[in-house]
Amino acid sequence: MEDCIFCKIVAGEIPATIVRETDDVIAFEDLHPQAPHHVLVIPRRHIATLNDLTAEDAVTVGNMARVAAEVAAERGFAEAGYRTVMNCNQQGGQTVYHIHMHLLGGRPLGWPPG
Ligand code: D5M
Repeated sequence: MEDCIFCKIVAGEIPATIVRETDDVIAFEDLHPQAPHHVLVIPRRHIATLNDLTAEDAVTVGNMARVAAEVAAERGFAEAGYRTVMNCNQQGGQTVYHIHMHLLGGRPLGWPPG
């Protein structure tokens, strides 16, 4: 997708602080962190929203969750706890239309979200 910033990060066309890469997933630091640890995990393949997932994406979405948990463990906050969030469309607060899992940790997180 030529105008997608996350596709450009996947292609190495714009910089990002990449923290983990697998065959189908990459994880990088969020530009505007909302917690001491705020990492985004995305599929390499462009998928605009959660509404666009198909059965063939199931393994990749599972790998996104696994990578998030691995980063939390590596950084030492897995046991304390953390949150993963995937926003969908306007009312869900999605601003970048390439699906991404937010991994937030390192502080207590309130509920419900705003
Ligand atoms: O979250 C989109 C997230 O993407 C938001 O937390 C900022 C982040 N973002 C936007 N551009 C970049 C770049 N270039 N690098 C790293 N992080 C970025 P959403 O759930 O769509 O609101």
